[in-house]
Amino acid sequence: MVTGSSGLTETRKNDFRFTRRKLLAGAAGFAGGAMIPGSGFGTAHAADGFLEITAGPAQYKLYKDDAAASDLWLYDGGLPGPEIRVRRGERVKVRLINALEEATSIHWHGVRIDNAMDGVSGLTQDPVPPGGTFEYDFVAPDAGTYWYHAHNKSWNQVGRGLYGPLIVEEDDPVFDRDHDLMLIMDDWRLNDEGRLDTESFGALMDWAHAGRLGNWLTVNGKSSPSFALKAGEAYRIRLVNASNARVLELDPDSIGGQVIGYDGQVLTAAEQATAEALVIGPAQRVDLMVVPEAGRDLALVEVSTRERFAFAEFKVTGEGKGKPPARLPLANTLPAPDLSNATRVVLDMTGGAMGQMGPMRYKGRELTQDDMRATGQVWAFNGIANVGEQPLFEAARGETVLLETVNNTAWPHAIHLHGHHFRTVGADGSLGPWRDTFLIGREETVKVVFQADNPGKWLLHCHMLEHAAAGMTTWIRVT
Ligand SMILES: [Cu+2]
Repeated sequence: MVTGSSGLTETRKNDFRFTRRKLLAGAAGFAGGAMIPGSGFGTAHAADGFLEITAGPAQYKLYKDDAAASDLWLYDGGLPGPEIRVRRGERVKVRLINALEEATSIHWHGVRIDNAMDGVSGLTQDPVPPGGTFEYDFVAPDAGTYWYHAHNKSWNQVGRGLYGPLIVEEDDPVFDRDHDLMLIMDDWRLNDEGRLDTESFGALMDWAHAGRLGNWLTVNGKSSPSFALKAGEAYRIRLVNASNARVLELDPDSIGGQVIGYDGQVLTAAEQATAEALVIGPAQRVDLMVVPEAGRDLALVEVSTRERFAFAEFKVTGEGKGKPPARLPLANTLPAPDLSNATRVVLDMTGGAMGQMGPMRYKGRELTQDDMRATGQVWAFNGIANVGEQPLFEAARGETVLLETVNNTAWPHAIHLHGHHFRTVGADGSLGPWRDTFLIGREETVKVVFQADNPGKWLLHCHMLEHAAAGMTTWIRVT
């Protein structure tokens, strides 16, 4: 399985614990009525066909309606940003307008995209300065569940709300819009007033430990939303984890259903939604198919801590009895790796609190303890902290790469490769489902294999955004 060994679960149980304050924990009431997912593509199209999305500061209530508003940074003032929904093979054309006081860019997570459109500030484009614009124009080659988010100082910009949904529909969708729910989950650190704790952004304590963990969960920017479902009808529920660092563990019994896709890629056969399948790391997605039964409401319940935390509910009405559709959406055809003819690359992860530090280089010189404190660089890939002049490796176009990641740290991580999907490789050589982000437990080794078919410079990094900023970022080149 993708999430690997019991070691990962063990690690999370010991090291990840919600520290929700009483104030927050006391507010269990569900707010709001049924929501219609998505705000719709096409609300702000310019005459030239570009959807204009403005990144800017906004006041937004993350907690209850009578709580104080938070200082967020949002796309078009919404949380999440506008839903972008296209058919497979269509162009996505977005003009980013930067109304922030710092530079930014947009990354289209999981899309096998033209490298120049990947949106990585400092690698594939210059960051867009305050007042500037950038035009993203690319083809979405594969159907599935994706999301977009800021990719400059992501630990800060994504952490303040700069993300939104990107849905690429199949040629022949199985679920209509009323039965297709996009749910972006996020973990926030709120202060005693229920307001986003902005003072602690960038805290070295978070960077060197588990990343920035919060104490409150939202779904599509709402606290405890309620969704109306009809008994007996089949729904596709697209779950996205937009947390900076929280690995979400959902209780399978509270939501039920079957997994029909991971990280945007529909499976060829549905699988039971087990506890292991519902461990969702930062940036990962799980697509569920749920057929509610009459008289049994459903919920998203987070269970990685000792307390069960219900953070969304699904009110089931009607008496209908039903069954899943006869077929699943058609899976994408991705460039298949040739495992028998793969180039092996080892990625040795070190650093962080309570782990092996070992020698680490940053910007060409060895880091001392004082340097680490001064620069915040505390993690390394193969002894190098953060993006350097040289790629981790180069691959010729079409070459199969077997990436063997060894986690010599005391923490789990969520490793994301841009521009490609890969498959995990089991101990027996069997291939797991397609993914673009894999979880790795402490002292665990995970092998993934992919065909490097997309030319360009591609980031490879931990999607725990504080870890990425603190050194767990490198890049590869496909020539
Ligand atoms: Cu990490």
